[in-house]
Amino acid sequence: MFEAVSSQIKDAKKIVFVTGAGISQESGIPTFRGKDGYWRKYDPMQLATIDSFYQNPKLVWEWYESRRKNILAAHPNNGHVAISDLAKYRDVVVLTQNIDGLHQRAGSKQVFELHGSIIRIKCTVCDYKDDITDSFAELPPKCKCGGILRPDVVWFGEALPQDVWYDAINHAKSCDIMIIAGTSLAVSPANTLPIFAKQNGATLIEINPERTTMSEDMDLSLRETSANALPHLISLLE
Ligand code: BV8
Ligand code: ZN
Repeated sequence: MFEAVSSQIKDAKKIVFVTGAGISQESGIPTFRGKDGYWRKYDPMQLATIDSFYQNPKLVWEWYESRRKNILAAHPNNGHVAISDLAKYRDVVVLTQNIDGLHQRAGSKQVFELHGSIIRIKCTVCDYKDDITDSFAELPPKCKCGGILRPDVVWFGEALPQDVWYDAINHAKSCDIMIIAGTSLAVSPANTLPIFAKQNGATLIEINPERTTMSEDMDLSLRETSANALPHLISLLE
């Protein structure tokens, strides 16, 4: 299966991963659009937009609090760990759409959180930002300045953090291999990263039990789960 790209794999110096909710699925965290997806129960536009936050901050906070509890109780899986281990042998950068922090908990150092982090909050008024460690006495939580605090995540219609996005594009443009794992590539602009990589001659490898909109652009598309495929793929790169 890997013969097609084995020489590129052997010679690769810089490997960039683009990951999505699927890579955390085997840690027990539901994906967005899958059959067990979060968004089966909730309407994504109801809960992940700035307008709905201002209309009903308590409801949005309750959703994030329940997700955060689930995430803090979860553990990185073999897919996250394989990516972290690979960094011992190659230059590895992780561009993740996930807000769960599992790549960092698996030991990955170069992680760019394109859509923010569920374990970080920021004030809607002043520039206060902090990590969250425990749950709040009341929802929505308030800042010392009186403003409402919000999860430090990127909602639909909001721009990605400029510096993170700028770095992500530069890493996508300068890698030998891009491994796209656990993402439907449904959300922009994160879904343009494989195009930047391809334009700069990178080998594209997709790991996803299902096809995606970019499957035919991939040099190799593995119809497997990430916790199975990544340790195997990484063993070829070590
Ligand atoms: C922007 C953070 C511009 C919060 C998220 C129409 C209306 C409104 C907006 C738009 C529109 N058309 C386009 C847009 C733009 C919009 C967008 O792309 N919408 C889509 C839905 C059409 N994008 C934006 O709004 C972005 N901002 O464009 O700003 C701008 C510019 C300047 C100034 C102002 C504005 C912001 C997008 C970020 C939204 N935030 N999350 C939170 O998490 O609560 S998006 C959310 O979806 C998550 O981050 C998630 O990661 C992301 C993508 O989903 P996936 O990760 O791919 O997850 P999904 O469930 O879809 O797929 C899982 C995959 O895994 C599947 O393929 C499955 O087969 C696979 N899988 C399952 N199990 C496994 C597995 N793979 C491997 N192993 C397994 N075991
Ligand atoms: Zn404040």
